[in-house]
Amino acid sequence: MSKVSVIIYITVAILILILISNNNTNNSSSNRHNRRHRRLKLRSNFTTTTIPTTPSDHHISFDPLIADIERKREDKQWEQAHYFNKDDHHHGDRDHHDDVAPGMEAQPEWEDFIDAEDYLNDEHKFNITHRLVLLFPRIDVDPADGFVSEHELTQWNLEQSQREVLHRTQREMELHDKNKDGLVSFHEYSPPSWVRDTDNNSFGYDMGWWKEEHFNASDADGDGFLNLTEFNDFQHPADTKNPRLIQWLCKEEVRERDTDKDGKVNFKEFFHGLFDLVRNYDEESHNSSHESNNDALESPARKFFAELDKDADGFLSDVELLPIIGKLHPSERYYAKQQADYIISQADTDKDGRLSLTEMIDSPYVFYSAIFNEDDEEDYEYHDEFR
Ligand SMILES: *[C@@H]1O[C@H](CO)[C@@H](O)[C@H](O)[C@H]1NC(C)=O
Ligand SMILES: *[C@@H]1O[C@H](CO)[C@@H](O)[C@H](O)[C@H]1NC(C)=O
Ligand SMILES: *[C@@H]1O[C@H](CO)[C@@H](O)[C@H](O)[C@H]1NC(C)=O
Ligand SMILES: *[C@@H]1O[C@H](CO)[C@@H](O)[C@H](O)[C@H]1NC(C)=O
Ligand SMILES: *[C@@H]1O[C@H](CO)[C@@H](O)[C@H](O)[C@H]1NC(C)=O
Ligand SMILES: *[C@@H]1O[C@H](CO)[C@@H](O)[C@H](O)[C@H]1NC(C)=O
Ligand SMILES: [Ca+2]
Ligand SMILES: [Ca+2]
Repeated sequence: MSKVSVIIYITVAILILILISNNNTNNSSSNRHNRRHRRLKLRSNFTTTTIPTTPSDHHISFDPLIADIERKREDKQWEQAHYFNKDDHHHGDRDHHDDVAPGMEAQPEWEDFIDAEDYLNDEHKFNITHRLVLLFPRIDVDPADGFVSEHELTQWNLEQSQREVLHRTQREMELHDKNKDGLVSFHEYSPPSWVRDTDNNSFGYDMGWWKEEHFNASDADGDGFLNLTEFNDFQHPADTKNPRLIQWLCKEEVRERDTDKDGKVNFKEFFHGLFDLVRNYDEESHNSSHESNNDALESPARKFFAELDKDADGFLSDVELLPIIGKLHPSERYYAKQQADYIISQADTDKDGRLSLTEMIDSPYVFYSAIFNEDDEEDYEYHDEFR
């Protein structure tokens, strides 16, 4: 008995020592960066269903290493949601159940990521300065002149987000590709349960996202199957280069806005909805001082409507929406640029419009905490796209 209690005492003493010494090192290093007390936090949430028009998350991980930790964490949640959830019989029984380690084997790995934040906030394990030194030359490439421009940072963000998007598509595809041939047929594709479980009139089904027309438009080579590229377009039509899919998106927009169901968008339908979206896009949504004075806006709206209404019949058709469809459904590049602008506005201390390595090192939390720390509420609020 006394042996045991001695061991317990020693253990507790050691733990206290460790705690004290950790606090000390944290305190001594906190003077170097004025905002050192902020903790890095991984995004804790992710959505199991991807709604193509309103992707719920446009935070882009600046650092691929963090994206990797987040991805692994997400994949675990994904597996649990789709393979361990006994309620989810929607996708039928698949041999896939055998591939994913059932229960026992998945658990220890999951434990690794519970402590991810401790890992990130331990300066000896995750050295932000060192990461920035390492990443800088990978961003400063066009040209490699010792400065990161807005263009370079946008490109970097875009690459990070595209990798993430493709990964999610791949995972989503696994769910649908029942015969594992790397292709999804319309037959194999079944809408997510939240779409099927809602009645036909509500958001989702009625919008046509999951319908055959959408599928066909995404099938660029028309072979009746979607490969990874086509399936990615299917899920993210705003980023596609496929003209048929863009055309479909325009048609869908008309269908969605056409409240009086005459097949076209009249001025009223345009003014209450579309015009605001275009305006927000053009203002880069940084100006939150939106005048709510409708009268002041009606005249510019009418002028703009007339410009779009090429055949001057008083209605906008799907073809006439083509010039603004990119503003109604902003692409990944748009969000990548928005984030680059935000980062530069925060970290460009000498205001020359570009970042030096020193500027980056001096504002580490713009690159890390601003994106990951959910307590950091103040200036990260430009996500106006949620309607
Ligand atoms: C994640 O999101 C869901 C719904 O979107 C919410 O109910 C849940 O509380 C969120 N979890 C966390 C940890 O934020
Ligand atoms: C972090 O990395 C920088 C640059 O590589 C180095 O000078 C510094 O000593 C490192 N800090 C710690 C705590 O390892
Ligand atoms: C929705 O409509 C389809 C036919 O268009 C029908 O087969 C299905 O049962 C309907 N679902 C609900 C929930 O009403
Ligand atoms: C989609 O394409 C298939 C042939 O590839 C065709 O049979 C089907 O009618 C098309 N559906 C729609 C809604 O266009
Ligand atoms: C998918 O098919 C398209 C043609 O429709 C092709 O351009 C693309 O490279 C293919 N993608 C993959 C991943 O095979
Ligand atoms: C925001 O609005 C002010 C005046 O209302 C204007 O001077 C400024 O240029 C606008 N900024 C952006 C980014 O549109
Ligand atoms: Ca450069
Ligand atoms: Ca600068």
